[in-house]
Amino acid sequence: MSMKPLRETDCLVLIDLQYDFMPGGALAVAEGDLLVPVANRLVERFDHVVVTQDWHPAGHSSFASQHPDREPFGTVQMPYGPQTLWPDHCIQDTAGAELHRDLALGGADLVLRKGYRRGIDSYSAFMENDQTTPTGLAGYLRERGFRRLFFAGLATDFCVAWSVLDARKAGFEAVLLADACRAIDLDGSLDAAMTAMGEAGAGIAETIAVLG
Ligand code: VGL
Ligand code: ZN
Repeated sequence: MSMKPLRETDCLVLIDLQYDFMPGGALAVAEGDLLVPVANRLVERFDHVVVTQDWHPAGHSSFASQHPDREPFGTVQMPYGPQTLWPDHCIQDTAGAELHRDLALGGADLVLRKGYRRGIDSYSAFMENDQTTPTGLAGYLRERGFRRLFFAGLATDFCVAWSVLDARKAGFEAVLLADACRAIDLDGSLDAAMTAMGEAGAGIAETIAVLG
């Protein structure tokens, strides 16, 4: 693939590179730690970087522990629709919620926390899982004049994919940096996410396309 020249209106969005999603974490994603050096190279390359942080209160409604007789990775019906249940993870002010310490995020413009309402999960950086409560990120990015967003991080099939899809709905160009993401892959969720992102008009690229 040919090199993508970057523009002033491009922004890198790094999703949830936190300890609980790293090997050994509460909701570990295989090889998640391999993304840290990749993310650092991307941060060096982009003039503008936004980072997200999954940030749940203890007892969050997406935790299986809050639903009697339910197991992690099952599904429960919430007022806003079906919700996958997760192990307790990324609890506010715990070590597991911290961004990986080897990330060189000094140049990041914004750290956006999400998932802080007890009763609503928020995979997407733009919209909570009820699909109606905005995080404010679209307004922030629009006001700053960004047009094209590049996505990397965890997990490809949940927080990254939902963010890419919402970016498209909000009118941004979106490019998934596929090798700079890793998936949870629950019941075909990775295939479904890749198809949905393609159908939504997102670009799928390798980091080499921007890093050269
Ligand atoms: C995520 C499940 C629950 C993610 C966050 O970052 O993909 N997945 N919370
Ligand atoms: Zn979460």
